Amino acid sequence: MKHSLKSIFLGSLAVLAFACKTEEAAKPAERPNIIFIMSDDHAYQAISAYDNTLIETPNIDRIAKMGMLFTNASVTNSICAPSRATILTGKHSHINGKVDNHFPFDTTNVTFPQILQDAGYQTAMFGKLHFGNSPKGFDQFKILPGQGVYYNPDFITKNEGKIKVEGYVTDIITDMTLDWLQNERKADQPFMLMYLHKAPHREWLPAERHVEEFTNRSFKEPATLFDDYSGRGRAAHEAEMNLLTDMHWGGDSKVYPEVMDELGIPENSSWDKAALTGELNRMTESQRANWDKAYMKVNEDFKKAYPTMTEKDKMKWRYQRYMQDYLGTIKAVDENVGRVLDYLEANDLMENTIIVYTSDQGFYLGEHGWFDKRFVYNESFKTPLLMAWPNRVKAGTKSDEMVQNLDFAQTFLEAAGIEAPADMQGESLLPLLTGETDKWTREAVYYHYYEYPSIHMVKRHYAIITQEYKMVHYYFDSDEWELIDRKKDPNEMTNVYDDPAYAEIKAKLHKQLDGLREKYGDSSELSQDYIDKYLDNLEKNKYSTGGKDTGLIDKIFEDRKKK
Ligand code: SGN
Ligand code: CA
Repeated sequence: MKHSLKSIFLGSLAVLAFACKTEEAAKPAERPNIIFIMSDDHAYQAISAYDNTLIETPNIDRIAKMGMLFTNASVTNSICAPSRATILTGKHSHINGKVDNHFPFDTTNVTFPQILQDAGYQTAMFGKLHFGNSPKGFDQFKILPGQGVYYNPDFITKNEGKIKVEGYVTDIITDMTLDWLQNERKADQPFMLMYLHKAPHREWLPAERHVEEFTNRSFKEPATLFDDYSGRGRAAHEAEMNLLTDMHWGGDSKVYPEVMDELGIPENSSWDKAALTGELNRMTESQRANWDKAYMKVNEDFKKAYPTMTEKDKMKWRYQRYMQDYLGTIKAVDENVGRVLDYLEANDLMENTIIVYTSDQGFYLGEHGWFDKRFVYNESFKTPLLMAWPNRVKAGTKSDEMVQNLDFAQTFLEAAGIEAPADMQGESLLPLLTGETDKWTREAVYYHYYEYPSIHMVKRHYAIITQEYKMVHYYFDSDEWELIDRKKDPNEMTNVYDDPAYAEIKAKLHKQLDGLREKYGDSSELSQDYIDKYLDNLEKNKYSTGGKDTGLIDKIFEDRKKK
């Protein structure tokens, strides 16, 4: 299949080349370049093109100004490596096999970079992949091992083995990207470049130049910071993502271990303090001195305030600390995106380059009292998406259509003039990008999250989402349905599944959901296979789930033994 496609493609290239002999302007090089910029856990609430309450991101916003802002982009499974696998394969998790962060990506999958490379694109990847193996289909790559670290990170490289680079991760990934554009890019080939930030992933360590500024800022609280989950079922109650009860005092809030000891604050997990010291120990002396200057003050102030703080005060304090660090890391992402855009402009590469800015999923910035992702609720189901292509996309446009990370592969292949493999499951975004909106017919999207029991303890669930409703089934150690009226209840506080007023809507959504599961090839049997594989692996490797000792995990394994 791949080869016949390739020959069709090369055939048409030859025709094109022949035709071009007489017409100077049309060159095969006119296939667009692609720069896919993705950050890790970047919430749309923290991009000023969407909302400038928290931070200004003038450089990321430039992409929307030049092109299109998608206000309803989402992921099919809100977690890191599965999202990346869906992007690369154009297939849902249950088909490409990468359903959670645990097992390595199955490299027998065909990915869009492999297809582009076969068709004559020069390909490169810099930054975070998180697959447990190296990417296929790339002429060059330098990737972080696993999650990577913020200061003086290691990289796995295609040509130099493992290297350690001094500096700040976001700057380094950008330096590598610019170096490749400047010194390795071949002028006679179109390129596809994946520029993938680690930031703003936990534990949110800002760059040296931003530490002072951000530890002194304060931010507006979200309306649902003190959510008690009363309108929803067990899943929201049992999740471990609450700022007050589930964050690390050390790793996340940057309270120094000796201060935790002095105040008698216990570790929130076995790696609470280590999560901080691991990063601090990698710093050079001068990086550490700069860090301490700002964070000693944070610790001193906290030491004074802590004895009289109520639980509510602590929540408020944790929210501010969280936002200072999280948004501090985004400041560096924005500056560095600006460096890349400037380079493209200065080197006449802007016009025929598709520029994408997105995240592997959204993130909670205190909404529902949470951090992290995983749930199909808006903040983590949706993801930022800004796309420019000056030659083809009208500047300053907006789309509210329900596009997904599932759609990238087919979009890029179509833009490159290549027919996508028939088993890809997304849809090309080109009609939306080029104003042919009547060609876009999608009314509902499908979602499925798997990683449970695991850190943050978000239950397995699948869902159908339309512009108006969201209907979710939590399964495995629960069997609960949730129906959210997205228009009437934008903060998603109330489950109306059992409200008789929604009986008809519910029936219609069930039918649609069955249809989606059939269309995409998902089923309860398949889910059961993934559960068995996951639990076998946990047991065999005596692997800690990272979940808290609440009895829930023991019960899951006891119930399993009984069966
Ligand atoms: C780590 C984080 C979690 C996070 C997962 C997955 N804990 O385990 O908070 O949900 O990564 O993130 S940490 O204390 O080790 O930072 S993902 O982006 O890779 O999916
Ligand atoms: Ca992520």
